[in-house]
Amino acid sequence: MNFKKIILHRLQMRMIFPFTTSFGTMQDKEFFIVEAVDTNGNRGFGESVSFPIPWYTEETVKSNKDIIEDFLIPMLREHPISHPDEVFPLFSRLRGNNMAKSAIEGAVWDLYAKQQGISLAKALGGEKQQIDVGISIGIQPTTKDLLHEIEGFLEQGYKRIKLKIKPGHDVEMLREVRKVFPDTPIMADANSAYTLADIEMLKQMDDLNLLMIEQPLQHNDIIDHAKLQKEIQTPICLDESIHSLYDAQKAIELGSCKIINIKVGRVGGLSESVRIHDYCKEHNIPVWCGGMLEAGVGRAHNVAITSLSNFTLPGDTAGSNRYWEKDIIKPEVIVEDGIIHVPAGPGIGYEVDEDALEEFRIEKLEYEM
Ligand code: OSB
Ligand code: MG
Repeated sequence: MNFKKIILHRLQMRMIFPFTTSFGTMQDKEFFIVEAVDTNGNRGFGESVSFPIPWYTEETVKSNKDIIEDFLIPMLREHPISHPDEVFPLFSRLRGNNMAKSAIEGAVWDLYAKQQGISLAKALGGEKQQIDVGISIGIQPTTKDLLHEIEGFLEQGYKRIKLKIKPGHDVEMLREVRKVFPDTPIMADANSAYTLADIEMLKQMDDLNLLMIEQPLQHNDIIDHAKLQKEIQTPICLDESIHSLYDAQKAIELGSCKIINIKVGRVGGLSESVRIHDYCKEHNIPVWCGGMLEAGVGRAHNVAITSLSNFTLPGDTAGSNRYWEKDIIKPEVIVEDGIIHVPAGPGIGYEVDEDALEEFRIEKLEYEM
């Protein structure tokens, strides 16, 4: 693959609503769009999904910039590659920084698919032409607000509802929701807000017929989750604890979860996501695609990876209008009846909207290759 230059577009976008999880509230989103340009003028795009504050993983927007500039771009410059699958092993000489690695690798994958004239979904081995999607609802000020939100998203057709929980906003709140929506597919995501000391409360969740509980315990744990899974019927889904195929293998071996949430950025890119997907498929562990409040480019990557066959549960990839007044891609990601059609055009299959890119850009860094 030939690279002429790599461009980092630093963007600032304000979400329509603040989004609250057990670790904090976010409304202003700052991130990088990575653009990889080849000598024929083809352009591939990736998105960094880290936040300005390291409260989901240790990475930040700033740390992503330093790692990309100081290490990842020089590595790509010095070591020619012929396929995007070679990016992950190249970068694996550096520890961690999966979101920085993934932002570059995503741009390389998009560029490669465009050079081949095929969709990114096809390049990754995706088979589905449409994907089922759910919605993730942040912690609301009151249960009344929450019920109102749920109703609105069900009317829009979303196929499952994920509710963020934290101590004080958990089993009682979920009981209230169940009373009003007895049959709706509902799950809860704790973002690591509990410990095994909360086991009695967590056991009570078994009465609520939840699809799963996502990451109830510590962010890097698989031991306590295995203990918890033995005590409860509700499937545990791991998010934060899974950074690699290795983590997925160990979690499955230990019985720490029955479902895995794959976030491309968290595991270091699309190649590793495909490997985790394949391993889970062989071991009868269903997966779904998580979200990081992405703008259009990251959203498009999520649509592409979700087209693989073992993404059997609805993911968190909502339509662009869930978070953005105006997204940076054309057309925007559209959800109808809880479905997104996987684009068939080359690469991510959505055009980057140049005007929007410029409108939201606060810095542009160019690197000759
Ligand atoms: O745990 O899945 C999570 C948002 C930010 C950080 C972590 C998570 C989330 C979400 C929202 O649940 C998913 C989305 O709509 O992008
Ligand atoms: Mg989660």
